[in-house]
Amino acid sequence: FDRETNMDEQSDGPAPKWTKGTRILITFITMFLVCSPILSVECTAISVWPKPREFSWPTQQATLLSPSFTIESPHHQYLSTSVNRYLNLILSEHFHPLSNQHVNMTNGPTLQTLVVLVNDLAAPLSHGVNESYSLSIPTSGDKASLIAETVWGAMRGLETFSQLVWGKPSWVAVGVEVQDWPIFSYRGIMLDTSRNYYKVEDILRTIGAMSANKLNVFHWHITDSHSFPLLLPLEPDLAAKGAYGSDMQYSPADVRRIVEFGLEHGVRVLPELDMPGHTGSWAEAYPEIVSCANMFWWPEGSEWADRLASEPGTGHLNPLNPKTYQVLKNVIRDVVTLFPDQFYHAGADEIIPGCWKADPTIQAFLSSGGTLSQLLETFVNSTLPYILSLNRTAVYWEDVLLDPIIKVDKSLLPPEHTILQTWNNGPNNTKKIVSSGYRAIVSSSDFYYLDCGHGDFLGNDSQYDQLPGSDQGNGGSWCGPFKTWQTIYNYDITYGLTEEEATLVLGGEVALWSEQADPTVLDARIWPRASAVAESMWSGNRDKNGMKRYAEATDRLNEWRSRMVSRGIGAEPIQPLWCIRNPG
Ligand code: CP6
Repeated sequence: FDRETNMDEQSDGPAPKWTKGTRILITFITMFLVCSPILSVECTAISVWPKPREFSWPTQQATLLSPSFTIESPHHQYLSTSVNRYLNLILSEHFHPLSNQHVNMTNGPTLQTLVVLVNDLAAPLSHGVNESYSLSIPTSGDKASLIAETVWGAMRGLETFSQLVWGKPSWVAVGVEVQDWPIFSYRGIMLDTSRNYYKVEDILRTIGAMSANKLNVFHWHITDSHSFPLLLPLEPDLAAKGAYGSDMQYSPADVRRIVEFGLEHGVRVLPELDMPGHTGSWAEAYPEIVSCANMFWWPEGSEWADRLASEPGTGHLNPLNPKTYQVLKNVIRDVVTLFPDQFYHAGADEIIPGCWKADPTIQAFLSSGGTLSQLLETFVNSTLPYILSLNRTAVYWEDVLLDPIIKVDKSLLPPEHTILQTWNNGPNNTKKIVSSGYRAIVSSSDFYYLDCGHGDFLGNDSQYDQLPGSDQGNGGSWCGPFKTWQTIYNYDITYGLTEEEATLVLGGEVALWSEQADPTVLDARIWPRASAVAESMWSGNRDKNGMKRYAEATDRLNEWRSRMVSRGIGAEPIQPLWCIRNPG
C-alpha cells in the first residue's frame, strides 16, 4: 500500500504541534484521499514489455478493475484456454510496480469487461501468421475491446492487457490505445536438452514465459552427442539406450503435452535431432552407423578444429552405411508425427573431419578420391527429399552452406524449402545466406548465445590465463564472454543488408546450450536476456528518431523482470533495487 501511493513523497507530513492521535488520524485521512479514486496522484508505473509499436495513454488515467471483471471471447480450442488463464492471472496477480509514475486515478466506473473479437478463427499457428491486434481501453464506459486478425494475435493482446493491470485492489490503465504487430515473424529460443536433462515442467515454464514475452518459436534441440532423451515409437532403442536414464526421457505423451501447451500459448515447437554430427548418443543403440562415438582421445597432431565440439566422441552418422537411412526413415517419420509444425530442424552443424575419418569405410571412400563434402551431400540427398515429402520446410544450421571444408552444393538445397540458421561470426554470414537467396534465422553466437560465463573443457584461449597468478590453461572461455542484455538488445540482425536482402531474414533466436546449464540455472540464464531479444524482434531497439532506446528500456525491463518473478519465473536482476528507487 505504501509503495503504491508513496505516501512519504506525497504529504508534507503532519505539523508537530498536533498530538500523536491527531497525527495518526490526519495520516489516515490523507491516505484515504490520496488513494481514493478522485485525485491525481503520483502512483505506480505501468510498463509493457515488449513495447508495443503504437501505444498512447495521453490522459495517464486509471480506474479500478471490477472484482467481477470478465473477458468475453469467441469459443476456440486454444483461445478459450488462453482467455481463462489470463482472466485468472489478471484477477489474482496484484503486481506491485517498483517505481512511481504520475497516474490520474479516476472515479469513473470500474472496468467490467474485455471484449475480444477475432476476424479469422481458423488461421493455424504457423510461420508468418498474422499476430497483430488493437486494444482500446476507453476512459468512459465499462468495456475494453481487443480486436485481432487471428487467435494468436488475440493472445498477444491479452498479454499486453494483463500488463496494464496492477496493484491491490487492481487498477487498470484507461484511455489507452494500442496498435501492435511484430517486426519479425520468427522470434525464438533454443534449448539443448541433450547435454543436461530438463523436466517437462521446466520446458512448459519456459514456453509460458516465452508467450508472456511475445516470443513464438521454441526450438527444441532435443538430442546431441551426450544423450538421446526422445522416446520414438519406431526406434525406441535410441532413447532406451541413449538417454541418461529411464526417468530422463520424453515420451510421446510428454511431447504432445508440450506441443499442446505451445498452442495454448501461441508458441510453435520446432524439433531438432541434430545429425549427422553430434550423434554420439545414437551409438548406444546403433554403434554400426556412428563413427568416432567411442573416441575418447584425439590422435597426436589433431587440429584444434577436430575437437571444436568440446566433447570427445561427438559421433557422426555414417553416410555410406545403408543401415543409417533405415534408422533415419523411422526417426524422421516419428518426429514429423509427433511435431505438427511446418518447420523441421535437420541440424547439420559442426562436421569434424577427424570424426568421419575415424571410420574405416569412410577412410576407404576418401582414399579412393571421395571428398568430405561429398559425404555430407550424400547424407543431405538421402534425407532432405524425405523430409520435404512429408510436407516440411527444412531448417539447417548455416554450416551446410558456409563451412570452409564440409558443405553441400547449393543445388541440393532448394531455397523455397530450405532455411538456414546462422550462429558463427556475426552478421557477415547472414549476408552470405540471404544473398544466396535463402531465408535466414539469426542466432549469431557473439550476441545470442546465452550459455557461457564458465571455463571450458579445453583449457585454452582465456584472457584470464594471461593474468599473473592464474593457473595457466585452466581457465578458458569456449564461447566468449557473457552476453549482457544490452548486447543482445542492441544487435541489429539485418545489419549491412540491402532492403531486399533483409526481407529474407525471418527473425532471430537466442540459444541456451546446456554443457553448463541445467534446470537449476535455467530461468536466470534465459531471463531477462531473452526478453531483450523479444523486444528487439517485436518492436525494435530504436526510438522514433532512430536512436537506440536501451536507456529507456532499462526501467521497463526492471519492471518486467519483477513481474516475471512474481509470475514464478526466476529471472535474474539487471540492477540493484536502489537504482530503481533512485532513478536518474
Ligand atoms: N552444440 C551443437 C554446440 C554448439 C553448436 N552445435 C555450439 C558451438 C559453439 C558455441 C556454443 C555452442 N554446443 N550441436 C553450434 C551450433 Cl560458442
